[in-house]
Amino acid sequence: PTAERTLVLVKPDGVRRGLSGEVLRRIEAKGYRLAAVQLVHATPELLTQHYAEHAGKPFFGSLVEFMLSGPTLAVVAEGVRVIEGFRSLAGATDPTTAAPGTIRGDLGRAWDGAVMQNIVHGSDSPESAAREIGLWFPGL
Ligand code: DAT
Ligand code: MG
Repeated sequence: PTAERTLVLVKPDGVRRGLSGEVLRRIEAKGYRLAAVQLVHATPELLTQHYAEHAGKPFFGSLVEFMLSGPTLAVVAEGVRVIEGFRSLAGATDPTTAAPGTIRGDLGRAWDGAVMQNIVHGSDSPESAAREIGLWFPGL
């Protein structure tokens, strides 16, 4: 089995709350390798591309606004089945009901209800991972 790569983001809520280290700790404790880490203040252009699949949905504007509210820690994690593996570490999208033991379930909850502030992003497929790594780490 060959190692694959995924894009993980510690979103602005996670960075603001001081959870970057905790997310990196969980990735490393699971046995994945950190291939790249960079603090990025996203632009509207980057986010429009990153979240292209959600363009036109009712929450799109508030999602982009939230992602512009502060720096994001962009991470490339590497390992066998890391795409699925990190999605499992992250837990379900809604942090209120994400399973305890997961990043979102242990550390997240509803704050204002406008958009889900769920601490992390993880790519959902090999195609998404390749596309998203190219957006956040051009030239990697
Ligand atoms: P995930 O981040 O679990 O892959 P997604 O790709 O469906 O979830 O959505 C991207 C982000 O958009 C998600 O992390 C939080 C926000 N979001 C998704 N569905 C939402 C909804 N119904 N209302 C508000 N925000 C939502
Ligand atoms: Mg998604």
